[in-house]
Amino acid sequence: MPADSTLIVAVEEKEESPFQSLVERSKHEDFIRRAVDLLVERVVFGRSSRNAKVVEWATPSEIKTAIDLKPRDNPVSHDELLAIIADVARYSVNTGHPYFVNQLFSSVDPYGLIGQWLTDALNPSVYTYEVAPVFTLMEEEVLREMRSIVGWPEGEGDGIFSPGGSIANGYAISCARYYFYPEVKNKGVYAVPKLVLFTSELAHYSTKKLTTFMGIGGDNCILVKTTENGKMDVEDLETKINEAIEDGATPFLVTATSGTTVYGAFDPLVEISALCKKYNLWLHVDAAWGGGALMSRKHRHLLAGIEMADSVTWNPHKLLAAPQQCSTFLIRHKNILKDGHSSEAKYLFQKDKFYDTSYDTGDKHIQCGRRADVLKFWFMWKAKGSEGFEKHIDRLFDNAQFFVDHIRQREGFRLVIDNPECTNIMFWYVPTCLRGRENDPDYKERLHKVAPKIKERMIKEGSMMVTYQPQGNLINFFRIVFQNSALDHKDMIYFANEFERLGKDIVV
Ligand code: ABU
Repeated sequence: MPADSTLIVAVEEKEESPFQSLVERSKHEDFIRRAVDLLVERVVFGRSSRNAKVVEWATPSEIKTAIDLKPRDNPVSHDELLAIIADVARYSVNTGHPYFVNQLFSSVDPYGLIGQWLTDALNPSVYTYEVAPVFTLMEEEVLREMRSIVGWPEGEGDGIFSPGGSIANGYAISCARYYFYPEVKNKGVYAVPKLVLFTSELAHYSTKKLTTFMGIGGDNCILVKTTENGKMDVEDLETKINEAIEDGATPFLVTATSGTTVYGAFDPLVEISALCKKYNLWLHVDAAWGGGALMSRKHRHLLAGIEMADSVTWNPHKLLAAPQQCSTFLIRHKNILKDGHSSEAKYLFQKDKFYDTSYDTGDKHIQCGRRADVLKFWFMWKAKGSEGFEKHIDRLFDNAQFFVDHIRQREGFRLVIDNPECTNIMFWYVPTCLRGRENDPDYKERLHKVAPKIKERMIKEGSMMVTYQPQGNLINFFRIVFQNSALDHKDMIYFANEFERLGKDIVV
């Protein structure tokens, strides 16, 4: 059957409609049902089997040949569209696969997925109560609960769903600056002193990027040294604050990290918050990655002191496994988001509406149109309860500890940090040709070449997906990320075996 080539895409038949011939419910319904069946069979379940490949590697020219990427003048048939869906899935990375452990997100949560599909079926934009009544209230409840889990007193604060952790970290800079210098809103950077902020050298790059974006200047994002295990060095922080003051700059913000991107380190929040108090600085905690640990009574100690923060980034799409994208920015001060960002567009935020317009929450965002990212997370929360999230987190940490203990005593593996704090583990895999050669002058240079070679093999075989990187003075090492609680100890052994299989005979 050919696809509908009309301008109107509708799923409901209207008896008297002059467009009746254009509006063919049965045709659309048939297409949607077949497409959903295909997604369920091939994408959701077929690809998450351990026997499936994580990735079907193809070069750009192979993908261009396999999928007609060019938009065309003529429509294609429904059958062709279904074939296209299958091809898009085939050449996309299977992030729901248990052996996709490459990034700080993975897996397919069934409730999160249905929440995401429901969001797309409803197609809301969350700026006013009149357009998104349920989601406005849902956001309020979820964000209130998250603030309470952070440890702020009931009734305090505010929050938003943000398009990613980077933007949430940018909101922290904007809110902190507005808090100290409200004149910045209208007069801009010209009306405020030369501001500087601090974050660790292992913090996510977004803080520096957003410092640049906001006109403060990337050089004014001062990077604080880290200790051996990747935590912010509090002594160096104080030294750098004093140096900045002596240079005539005005410190206003420290962004600490709970769960750094590569090391998974948790900065010492209690000590950092004491310095923030001493120097009257805003404390933001980027807990995009590690925030999920707050759901676990066993592991929330890692974020001790977070309740002293002025604001927090926490991404449920990371450790809590909500579908992409689900990021939040939480703030302890009630009106800063609204006062600092509102622009009172009269066509959207009319003050004389018939209902309580304090529910028109869109003006505290820098976005206008905005997806209801809350729904999938809320739906997961309903399905599992907080206790389900706690079990999920405990399982991740248990798997991570098992993996660390396993590779610590296994030939060929060397941990970068002996006792990683989060569920991302860094290690070198040393092939046979380099064992016992640690004192050779070219050892590091040769070991640096191992990770890219193993990565090439694993991607071409599609047997797992694990990322690698250099960091500071450290040569290329692997970072494996456990964020999928469907994994168990047998999978941990699979990963170690797979590194050995792919890497043992590599010659560099
Ligand atoms: N905030 C993005 C993290 C990217 C990653 O390492 O997976």
